Amino acid sequence: MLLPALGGALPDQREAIRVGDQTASWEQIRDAAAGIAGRIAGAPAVAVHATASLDTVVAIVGGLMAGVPVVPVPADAGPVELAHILTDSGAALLLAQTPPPVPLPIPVEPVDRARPGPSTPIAEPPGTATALILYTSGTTGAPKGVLLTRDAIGYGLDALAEAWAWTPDDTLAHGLPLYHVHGLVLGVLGALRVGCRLVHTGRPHPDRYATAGGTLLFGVPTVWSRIAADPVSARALAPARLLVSGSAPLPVPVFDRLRELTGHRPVERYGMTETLITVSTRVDGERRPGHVGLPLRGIATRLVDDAGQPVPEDGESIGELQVRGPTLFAGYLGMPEATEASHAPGGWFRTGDVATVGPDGQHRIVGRASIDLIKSGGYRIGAGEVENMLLAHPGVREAAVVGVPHPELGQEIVAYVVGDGVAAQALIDFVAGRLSWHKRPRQVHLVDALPRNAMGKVQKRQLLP
Ligand code: MLC
Ligand code: AMP
Repeated sequence: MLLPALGGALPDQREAIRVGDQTASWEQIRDAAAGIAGRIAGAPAVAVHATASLDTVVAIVGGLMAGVPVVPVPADAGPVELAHILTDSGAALLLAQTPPPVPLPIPVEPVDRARPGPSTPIAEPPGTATALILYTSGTTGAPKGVLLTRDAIGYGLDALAEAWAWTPDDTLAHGLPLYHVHGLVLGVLGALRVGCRLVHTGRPHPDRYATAGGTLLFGVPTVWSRIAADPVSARALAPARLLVSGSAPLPVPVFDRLRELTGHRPVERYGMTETLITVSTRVDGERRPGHVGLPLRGIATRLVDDAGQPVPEDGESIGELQVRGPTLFAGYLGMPEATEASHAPGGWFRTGDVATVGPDGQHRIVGRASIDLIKSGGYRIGAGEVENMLLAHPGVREAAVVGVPHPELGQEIVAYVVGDGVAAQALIDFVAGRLSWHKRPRQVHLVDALPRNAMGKVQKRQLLP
């Protein structure tokens, strides 16, 4: 069973899940989700407008119960991003409490939590069924749909529970978005698989983490960096059991400051939408700043050079990290060529991350091979998608987008634009209003020309400080 907490096998808790100021027991989640499952059964896929709410939890669980692939849609997706996800995924219906105020290509329905479930119990779908279709950015073009099976999710969560000694006695707390691996798969489905209480803080503000009563806390490095800069909130985390950071590199000074203020060495773990979490430090293992630990149970990793040859695991030599194991995705939706190109022979997934591995097996993520994949605030953003959106503005002739190092966000999206009398702020608003809020450039530099080589190719590295 993918989500045992809903199967009646565990003692029910009146406040099993809290999202913002709403609470529900597992039984309430299960009954409401069964109503949704009955409504959508047989659909090819269902999209869920994934705001931070109990409705989102119920709608997603309802899809999982029905065995209908669930497509969580970023809560702040603009019309262009929304139209792409809703059309590309083949979703028959968008479940949304407050529909996005733009024309939509498919019907919208509210999440009716009072709807009764079917009279006959719903059978558990097979493990090979697609559970989630998560949209994620590549270097160019529109986001791709990543197909994740129930088995991959179940296996990945069990391996994490083992590495972190995550049990029903924990209270998981976080305030991450409910449409990515971190906040949704680990942060909601993880609690429902392990059977622990979940407190979602609505927004990931330090003071809300401080008062959530979590024994296990999840955050992206930007959140930990804000907590480390707020000593009162940080000190309130001292009674917790485990602070977990992931989705982007945790800067060593933030690790050190958290240790000083909370008494905890954070656990770091590494993963991707396509692979789920593959490498992590363990509750009973070494937690070395700047390192993400060892492969999880059942996962194999290797380092290769540009020719695909092995790179020595000496802690210094760098190579592309490739991973293999039961948590890998089943492919990009409708893109067999992209799926094939993302794998090396033997079932190895090319992560595109550059890493070192020490003789003791400790992994260190050094960076990304491509300058065109940006991580800002833990969000993965393709430079090409933002460039295409800028080029859709009538006042833009050329655009180049880069991720510039930023002390809190990791990287900040910066655009260089050759334009015809267009203002920088107008371009920021143009992107923010059509894609997601977090995909907007934080700075736009209007320039006379982009740096190009003799072949005419833009030299993006020259745009970095
Ligand atoms: C936010 N604001 C908005 C807005 N969203 N205003 C208008 N429209 C919107 N859509 C406002 C806020 O109210 C706030 O104002 C201000 O903008 C700053 O908001 P913020 O959310 O703090 O912004 P920012 O600093 O950009 O965000 C930092 C962050 C966010 C950490 C909260 O980046 C975040 O949630 N990141 C998580 C990404 C994530 O989950 N990644 C996982 C990928 S899975 P005011 O006035 O309130 O200050 C993965 C696999 C793995 O990577 O390994 O885990
Ligand atoms: P996403 O598909 O949004 O999950 O982003 C995956 C990418 O996030 C990876 O390819 C890495 O570049 C980055 N990432 C995730 N976790 C870590 C980590 N702990 N340290 C460094 N980078 C990370």
